[in-house]
Amino acid sequence: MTPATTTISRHLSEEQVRLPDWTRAILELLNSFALVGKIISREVSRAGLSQGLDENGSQNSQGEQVTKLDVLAHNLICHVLSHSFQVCIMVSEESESPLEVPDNCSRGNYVVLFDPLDGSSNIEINASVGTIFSIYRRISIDGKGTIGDCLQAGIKQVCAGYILYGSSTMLVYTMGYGVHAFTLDPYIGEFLMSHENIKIPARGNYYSINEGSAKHWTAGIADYLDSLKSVRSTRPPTLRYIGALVADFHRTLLSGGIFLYPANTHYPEGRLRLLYEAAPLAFISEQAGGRATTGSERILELKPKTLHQRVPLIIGSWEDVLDLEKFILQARSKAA
Ligand code: AFP
Repeated sequence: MTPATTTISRHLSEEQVRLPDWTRAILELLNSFALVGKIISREVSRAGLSQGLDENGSQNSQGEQVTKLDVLAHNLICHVLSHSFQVCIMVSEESESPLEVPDNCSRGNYVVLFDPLDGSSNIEINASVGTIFSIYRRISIDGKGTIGDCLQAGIKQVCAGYILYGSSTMLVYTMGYGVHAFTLDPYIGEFLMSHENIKIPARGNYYSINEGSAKHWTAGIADYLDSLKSVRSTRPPTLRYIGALVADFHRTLLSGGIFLYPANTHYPEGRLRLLYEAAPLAFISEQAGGRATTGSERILELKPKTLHQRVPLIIGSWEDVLDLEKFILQARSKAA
């Protein structure tokens, strides 16, 4: 068997020739995330030895504990993106307000939103975590970038991706021309293409939800799961829940099935963040032939109102997500 030899840089140079002009800046940004991915991967892989697991004593704008690795990842991404000279403004889960590019770095035409280390509470048990990113073209003409640049509907994304720090480190991205994945070979320090043009199976056997919140789910969710378990009695569905969105989504992308984080009484708007969690994964999912919804609205069409807005997220195989939407619709019309 010939080993994988297409590096991410070679793939991106080939894409630059094939795709329209504007992609050059995006490719620069993707190269920045490849660099960031290697550095964070190194830090995550030795987190048990360093003090990276420790909370740094503060909470982020969402009221969640921040670890030293969250801070490292946040600072690193801000620094590398600012020095790409392609960005005018950034949004991070770890910062309440948008982040300006420092004055000593020239500004570009793109807005980047990211979750530096999603699922970071998983690090202390040595489970997977990830970085998620989403890229838009600015709508303001020039200058520092505005809040309006940051609050665009997901359908306007020009690129989205994630880096999964799991048993191997993998970078997955879409620019609207399919979904590709690259696995980091730590011995040569390169991301090598491992999955080209990924397609989510139309149905899958996995479902992924935090069942501990079952009592608080919104109408339709429990009925759907009951039907899933009884209808397919010949091959019962399998529950898988890691509690790190990137890892749960990655399994769904490759193996099919459905991931759900519905609204519940603790999180009446849903728990996951629209701009740097739901929208980028929805873009990837749709590009791979899957579906992403709040239960009644397409994630990519939601117009964000605030930077850290939360949404219910139901994502994965087209047919599975569609089935669930029917249950939600039925439950709502019964209640009406
Ligand atoms: P942390 O980054 O605070 O660990 O949160 C991770 C996360 O936002 C997302 O990655 C998971 O899908 C979700 O939380 C898990 O939430 P529950 O623990 O409520 O199931």
